[in-house]
Amino acid sequence: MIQRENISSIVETIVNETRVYDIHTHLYPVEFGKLSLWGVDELLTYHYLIAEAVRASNVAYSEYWAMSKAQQADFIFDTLFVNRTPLSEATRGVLTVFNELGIELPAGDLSKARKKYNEYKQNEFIDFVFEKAGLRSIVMTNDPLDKNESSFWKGGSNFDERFKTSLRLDRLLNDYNAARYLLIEEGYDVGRTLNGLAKKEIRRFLNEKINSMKALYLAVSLPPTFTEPGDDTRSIILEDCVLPVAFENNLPVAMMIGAKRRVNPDLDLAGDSVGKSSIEAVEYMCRKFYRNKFMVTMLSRENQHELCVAARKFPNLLIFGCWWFLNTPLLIEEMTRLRLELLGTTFVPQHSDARILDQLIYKWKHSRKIISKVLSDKYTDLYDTGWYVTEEKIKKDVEMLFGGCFENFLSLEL
Ligand code: FIX
Ligand code: ZN
Repeated sequence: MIQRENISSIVETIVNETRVYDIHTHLYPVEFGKLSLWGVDELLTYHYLIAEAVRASNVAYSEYWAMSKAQQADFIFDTLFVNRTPLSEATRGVLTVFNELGIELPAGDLSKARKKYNEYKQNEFIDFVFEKAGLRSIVMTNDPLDKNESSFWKGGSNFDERFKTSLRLDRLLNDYNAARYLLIEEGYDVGRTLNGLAKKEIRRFLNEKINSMKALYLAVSLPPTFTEPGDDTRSIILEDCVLPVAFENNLPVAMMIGAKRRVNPDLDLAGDSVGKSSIEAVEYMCRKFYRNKFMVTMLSRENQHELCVAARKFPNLLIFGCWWFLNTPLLIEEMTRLRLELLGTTFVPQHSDARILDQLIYKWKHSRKIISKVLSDKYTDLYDTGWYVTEEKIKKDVEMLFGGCFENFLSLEL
């Protein structure tokens, strides 16, 4: 039996030693060439940091974008780390990465960090990061209509097996007017109107891409205004093409709801924001399409409680991650407590959303610390009722949270 005072150290060890399946990232393996981002300049020019640095410095947008990548990195470092204290979660993340790499920074310049990175070849760095972050697999975000990516897929799908695929549908569902031309270019007969033939062709496109890319799930990010049932192009394609194909292939559809794009277009990716969304849309989808599987994350804090409640009602709904602006210690802790208290271990507490390989180190280190704290509190509460958990049980719970739930959901047949 584990003694009350030993619970937290045992939980911490188990949480730190359990390999995690990171179910949503924007990372690529080395075989994807320039799309596979890593290193000091990429790390410092992460869009979370661009927003913070522009805000803190008042630099003109055009001046920032005119700089080379290395200059932007230096500028962000000076603004947020040298001239100010790096208290935000995104700045702290950079320091965690440097610390884990053994880079000392107090001198206030990046040359030591750049020198240290030069010791690594990209392949070795990926292995190093997977070890440090305790990862077993990660899922990429793969939009088959993205020209930057499609050329890499033409060479086949032989790449680092730790990188899994998800089929991203943002262009298809959020910008069909543009997607239509891309589909036509690829040989799909989608014509001018979204008629029976066009829908059939979209389904053919989805089936072909699922097979060639070996997608684990289909995914889309949606605006706060997303409503279902609806009669717009998105709803039609979702209901008549995406859901039937997802069902036939037994794949979940991930809906990431609440991203308000380009609130400040001058900031590019860093200019996206958040809005409260309709839980009724999620409830409707899960109820009406009860033989489809949905993975859902919502971006606003205000949606989290009702999303947990929805998940209690629908076994075909798997909620996941503390997405983007929710990926801060305060909100990760709040959401993890809420989810454990309402759902037990039937959810995915976190994904990294990393865009730069190095970020896996900090995103998982920071989240593991919080998850282990929340779990320790919960096991201690159980202890006080006279229910004593064993190490095996704790391991099993953590394995469920760190990938088991996701894998079970993938194989679930409805
Ligand atoms: O839509 C998404 O997958 C978002 O996560 C991204 O678009 C966003 O820019 C991001 O990096 C958030 O962490
Ligand atoms: Zn993302």
